[in-house]
Amino acid sequence: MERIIIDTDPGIDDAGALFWALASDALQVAALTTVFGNVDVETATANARRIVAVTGRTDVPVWRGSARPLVGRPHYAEHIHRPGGLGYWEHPDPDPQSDEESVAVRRMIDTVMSAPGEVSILALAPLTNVALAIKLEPAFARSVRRIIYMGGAALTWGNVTPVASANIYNDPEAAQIVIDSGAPVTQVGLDVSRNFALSLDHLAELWESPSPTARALCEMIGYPDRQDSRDEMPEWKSEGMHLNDVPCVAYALNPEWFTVRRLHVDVELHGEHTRGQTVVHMTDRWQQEPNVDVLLDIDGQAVADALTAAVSSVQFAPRDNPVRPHPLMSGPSGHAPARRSTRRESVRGRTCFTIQPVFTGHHSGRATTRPAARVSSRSRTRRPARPGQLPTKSPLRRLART
Ligand SMILES: [Ca+2]
Repeated sequence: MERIIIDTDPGIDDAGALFWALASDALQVAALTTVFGNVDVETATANARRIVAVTGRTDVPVWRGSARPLVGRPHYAEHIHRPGGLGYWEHPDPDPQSDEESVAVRRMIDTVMSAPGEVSILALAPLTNVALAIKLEPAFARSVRRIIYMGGAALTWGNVTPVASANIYNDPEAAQIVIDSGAPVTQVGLDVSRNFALSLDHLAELWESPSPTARALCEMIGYPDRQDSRDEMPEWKSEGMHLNDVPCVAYALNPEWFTVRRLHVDVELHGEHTRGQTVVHMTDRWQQEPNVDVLLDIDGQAVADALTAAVSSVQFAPRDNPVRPHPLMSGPSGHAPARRSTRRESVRGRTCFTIQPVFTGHHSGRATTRPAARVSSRSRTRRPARPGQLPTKSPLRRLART
């Protein structure tokens, strides 16, 4: 079992990756470290707490990290992930008073140095925390088992500029530090993320699953209630859900699903139009030493199937689990609910169902008056408008802005 720290800025696609990693028996998640990116670091940290809570993994610590890049200012992606960072998903922060000072970098160093060669970093966000760890602890790069980062583009275009991907663009200097560090580094860039999405069939399977994480992932993108809206994330609604961070977890678990080449990579730091671009030497013509394992292709169907199965497998914390579930999901004794119930009500003139946990026996009791989620009557019965699986390399998917 590989021991990992996941550096993250949740983020809807982070949520998909984290649900999978936290559910996997092959990964031992030592901690989540947070960083600015899709949203500010405080919001990202609260979202990480929400994610471990709904997954029943509050045993995994969440450590807050960097609020800004090494140079420049953050560029958030609230137009994609909405201001709260996790789309339309409604779930309370399980511990809003717990915000501590930024300790992620120090604890990332301590965790890696306590077991040299054993702890890996999965970086699903700007690489600021990882770069700081490398700079603060000279032995960090040779002590970390490997670093797998989501970001960059070798043979495809960018998603925040014509050539740059969001995670690299948000802190190019940090990315260059990580690549130059000498640590074993893998780039999981848009070359593979762009060719992976959950189809409408996968979304329907998740929606019908009793798993709280499967339901949460659907609610984040407004599936199926807002499936017809073209106001936000239109490509997700027509093609299925693009989750750029998920291939990082997929690669950690199943590298055989990917085409990998060891190549030389640099990060453009100065270009007026090209800052944040990963410059990948596809040939050895310039005789630069290869420094990164670059993923170039993906079995998107296999990844989508595995993600769907993993996220659907997450159930409420078992009764013998010493970890206390989130209060919304637990009864007076901290036990998981036997099932969820729905209550019909009218919200702003619209008929909705409130989903609430139900407890049985001596654990019976109303956990909270706050609803876990509201689902419209239409969405509870409606099937996807366009069932059917898109081929992995659909031209539509290739054209999608992800
Ligand atoms: Ca992310």
